[in-house]
Amino acid sequence: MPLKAPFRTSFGTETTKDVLFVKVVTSESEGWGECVAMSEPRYCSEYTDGAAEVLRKFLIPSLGQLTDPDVHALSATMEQFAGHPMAKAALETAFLDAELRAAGTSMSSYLGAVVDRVPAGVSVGIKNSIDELLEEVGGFLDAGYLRIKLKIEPGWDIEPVRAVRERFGDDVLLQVDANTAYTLADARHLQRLDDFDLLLIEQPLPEEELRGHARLAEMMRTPVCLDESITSAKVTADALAIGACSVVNIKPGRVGGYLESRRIHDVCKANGIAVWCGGMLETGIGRAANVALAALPGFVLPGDTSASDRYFAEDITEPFVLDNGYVKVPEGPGIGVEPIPDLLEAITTSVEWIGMDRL
Ligand code: OSB
Ligand code: MG
Repeated sequence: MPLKAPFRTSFGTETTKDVLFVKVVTSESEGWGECVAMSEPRYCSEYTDGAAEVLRKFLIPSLGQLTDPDVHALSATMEQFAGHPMAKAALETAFLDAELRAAGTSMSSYLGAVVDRVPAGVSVGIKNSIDELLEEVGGFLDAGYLRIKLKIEPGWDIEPVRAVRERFGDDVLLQVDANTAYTLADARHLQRLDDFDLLLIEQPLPEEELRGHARLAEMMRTPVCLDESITSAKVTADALAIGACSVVNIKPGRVGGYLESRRIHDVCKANGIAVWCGGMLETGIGRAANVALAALPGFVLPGDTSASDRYFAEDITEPFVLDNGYVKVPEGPGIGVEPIPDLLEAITTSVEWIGMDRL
């Protein structure tokens, strides 16, 4: 799917979104899941074509080993394969969606949602100039977004943050995301961000540097939030135990699905740690499930749960829209939305059907 505008981060520039959906068809219902892997392995090791291969070769066939398939059994059987959380999350979500649709239960009530709308933040890419950045941020604030996240990297950090604060004032909820672009040797430089009253700095250091983040967190007043490092509830518990972060970004794809996402939410909530829902430029399919998750009680910060038109001129589901800075949590069974057939067909480049007769 074409993006409305290029999206640049410290790891690369996206101009289109390579979308992979999993559709589960059972005798009772159908379900959809969106794989959030990107077309190239830059944010993490997974990528769209690789995820498709793991799904067709290992994950989907593993369903055949289940005598009484349900989402928990599926999740457990996929554990025999290492890694590939984004591929696993897509299959698990499609399966859960089918199961919930058959039961007439919404994803939000299944997960334990406590609100019917969630505050929307927006992630703003690296720009060619401060003027361009201010224009884009101004547009998002005018649209009603309740929180701005600026992508940063060495050479694009202090000045853009200063410019946004100067232009739009101290009341704007503002945070930054480095996508692992710094090292601990940059600590003194990053301390300069402390002047700007940011909500948090997201993933300044590489994924595996939990102790580095703990050290940096001691050196900065700005709260450290982890994204790439948070790969499971177990890792989350370790990160919290050593003080590697005081805020957590939960992305279901990165952690293997919504069941593990809920466990991470629970670990953080029990520890008094704020969480928020990250995003991966999802279409309405992935967005619907994220918005349901973001309605849980521990999600006390606005997420990257933007409206559909943040990235897409036309979504493939009913679009998610901003209403006074909030996005509505879908109410229907399962994830509550489905692809609109004509729109889905228009973007489809290939379809594979893998029959599992015994389901
Ligand atoms: O680090 O949160 C990130 C997009 C792709 C990969 C990683 C990240 C992002 C975003 C955008 O920041 C989130 C969104 O708006 O969907
Ligand atoms: Mg991030």
